Amino acid sequence: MNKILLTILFVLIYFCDASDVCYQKGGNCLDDNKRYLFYEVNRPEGFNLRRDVYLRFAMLARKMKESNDEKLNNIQLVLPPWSNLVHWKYTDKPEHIPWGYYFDVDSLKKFAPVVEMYEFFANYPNKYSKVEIEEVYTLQHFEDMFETGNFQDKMQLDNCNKDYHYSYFSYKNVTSKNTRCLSYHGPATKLSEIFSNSSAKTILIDHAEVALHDYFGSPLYWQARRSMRFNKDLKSIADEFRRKFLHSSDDKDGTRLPDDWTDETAKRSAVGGPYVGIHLRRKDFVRNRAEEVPTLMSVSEQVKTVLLQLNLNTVFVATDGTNEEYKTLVNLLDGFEVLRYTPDSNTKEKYGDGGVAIIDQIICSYARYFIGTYESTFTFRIQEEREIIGFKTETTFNVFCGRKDCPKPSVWEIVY
Ligand code: GFB
Repeated sequence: MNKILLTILFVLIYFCDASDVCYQKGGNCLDDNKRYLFYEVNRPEGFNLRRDVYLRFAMLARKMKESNDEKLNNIQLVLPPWSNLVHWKYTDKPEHIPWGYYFDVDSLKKFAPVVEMYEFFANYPNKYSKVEIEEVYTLQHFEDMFETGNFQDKMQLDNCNKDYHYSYFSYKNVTSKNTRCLSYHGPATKLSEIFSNSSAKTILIDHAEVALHDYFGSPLYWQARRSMRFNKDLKSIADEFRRKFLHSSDDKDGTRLPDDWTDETAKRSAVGGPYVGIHLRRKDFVRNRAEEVPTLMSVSEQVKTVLLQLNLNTVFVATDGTNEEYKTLVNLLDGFEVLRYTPDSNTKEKYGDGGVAIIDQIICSYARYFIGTYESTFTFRIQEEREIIGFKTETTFNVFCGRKDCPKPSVWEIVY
């Protein structure tokens, strides 16, 4: 009899709606002192634009945390898992990849009060618990902004310009009954006004990419950026590849950084490993940006010129191109050593496409000279990394000449 009662009790607890359990606890599952800021990015956006959107929200969360206002300074920024990115295959991976797979979350925490989504879920009884976000604001651009030329910071609740989806982070159990569209122009830090005017504990900003940087290129921006250290395991895999195949190590190449990013200081003395790193963005860039994307023949000629100038023999290739494209480039660079990183099955299975992309980025970041792809955010993040490591700008801000012209990349120098 007792056994039957116990089983019924377990089944009840297991399937019980979280909100019921939470209501019994006084209305909410969440710690009374904390408020949570969630953000979501337009679905087609790639990994490296998303990294930039994070910086905007990290600065918002930090500003709120530093405020004297008690409605703001208990904020927790919830890191949106890397779910269903259009460029990645998720065959071997769970659908929701936590930030810790790619970044050193302790480092992030030294800049802004962040928590992983799974840490937030730990407030709830089980993984099926219903999580109702109290207020959702979907950002959209003011429709008439370009016609009127009025670019003043402003926000206004509005009709939605189009139909937006209402499932968040690809979780079926994360919902909201209170979703509104907010026409918005201004920096992400302005969104703190929403928290000032509301008492909701959970607020989600959807289409977060609409909010801009306010401190782009400032010391604060660079602090946030420097706090985005990669997962240590990915860094070791990249270091191992550099050591084994590229004769490159931090001590030899003058590229060692302090263990803690807050101890970093300004320097321009990095030499880099004895290879040229290139980021060759292909796929949709070849189709949609024909004028800016060079032919492989032209790429090989541009790389040869730099190798000869620097008296180097080795080139590391990071690319999303096909195997055929890579083989063509290897043939065109006959006489030089051409290498790329290919993950072993463990690394591929554990870290997926995102991990491989980061390893490629790290290896390019430590090269003596880097050439990237014009207007690729993948290239931008490598350039920033090299600014942090302390290379001379002329070894970093180079992009391949296109078919029609040679675009000049913007130079964003690090400041401390
Ligand atoms: O990071 P990402 O958005 O930069 O590139 P762009 C998208 C994905 O392509 C990355 C893969 O997350 C990687 O999975 N990828 C690109 C690479 N280059 C490499 C590489 O060298 N090595 C490896 N391993 N992977 C944006 C797109 O791409 O460009 C947008 O996200 C749009 O959808 C826009 O197409 C024009 O800024 O280059």
